[in-house]
Amino acid sequence: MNLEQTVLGIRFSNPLLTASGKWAWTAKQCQEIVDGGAGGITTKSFSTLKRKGHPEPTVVHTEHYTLNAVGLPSEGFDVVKKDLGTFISNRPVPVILSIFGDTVERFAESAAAFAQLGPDALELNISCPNVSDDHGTPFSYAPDTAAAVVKAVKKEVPGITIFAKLSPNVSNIAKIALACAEAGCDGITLINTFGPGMAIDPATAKSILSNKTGGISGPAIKPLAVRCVADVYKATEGKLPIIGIGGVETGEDAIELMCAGASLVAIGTAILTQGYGIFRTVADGMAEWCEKEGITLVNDIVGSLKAGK
Ligand code: RRO
Repeated sequence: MNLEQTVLGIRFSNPLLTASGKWAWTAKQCQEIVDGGAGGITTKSFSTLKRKGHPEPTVVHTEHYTLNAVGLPSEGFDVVKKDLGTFISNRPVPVILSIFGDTVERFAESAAAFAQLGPDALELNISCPNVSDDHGTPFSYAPDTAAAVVKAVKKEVPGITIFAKLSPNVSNIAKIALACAEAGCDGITLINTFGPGMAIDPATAKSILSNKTGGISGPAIKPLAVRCVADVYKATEGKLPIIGIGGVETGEDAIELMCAGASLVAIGTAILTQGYGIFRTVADGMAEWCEKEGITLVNDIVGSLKAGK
């Protein structure tokens, strides 16, 4: 079964991408991701701003959830260009470059810099839950601040496709997505990690993460992701492509996000436990499910959620 999917003119051999996170930092990792069967790559979030990130431990992993507070380490544009520039020029799969900034102006500056590498799209990470001490409240927590970033980036690099990555930590995610759409966003990525949450080691009575709190990901947040995707798909009347993210480990998990309205699905936390081969496992599961259901075009699943009880 052919899982090909075309979104905003970008052709993916299957709808599965990496979610921005602890992978796709280097060209070597990107090649391993391709070898694992991913249809596309979203890179780690980069910026022209240089940051150290939080000290270890930065990840707590359990059977049900994962907590992370990596803290947006970034070595600036030149280092990323040196390593990833050639991979992006010769990319075997579409590459969405994730960027961040501590201010609206820095987002525009980072967009201008990283767009030079020629990715298929930029993803604006306006929703990291782990850097509020330095950057303040994430831009995606309110419609006006989210829209301000989108507008500034569109003005700076009008020709490039942009996705805005939103947080589930809001009362009305559809309102934020609509504000981004109105500001000129081409697509929406849903969802960044939930929380922040905290894990304590009872033996020491101390928080395990050096940052004390971190974003929650993994299977525990899948229902939250499905609901957020369904809300945004409905509010935008399916006009804005959505990259769905949240706890995907199987083909049926990916199909569920597509039923809610995702055109593409990204995988993050499951890479930690299953390695890059997770992409082939999930793609095979999707193909098997589609064949069983008599579905020949994967795009036919997108937004197929039925109204009713
Ligand atoms: O680096 C991080 O700690 C991080 C980021 Br940028 C993000 O967007 N989401 C997250 O859970 N962690």
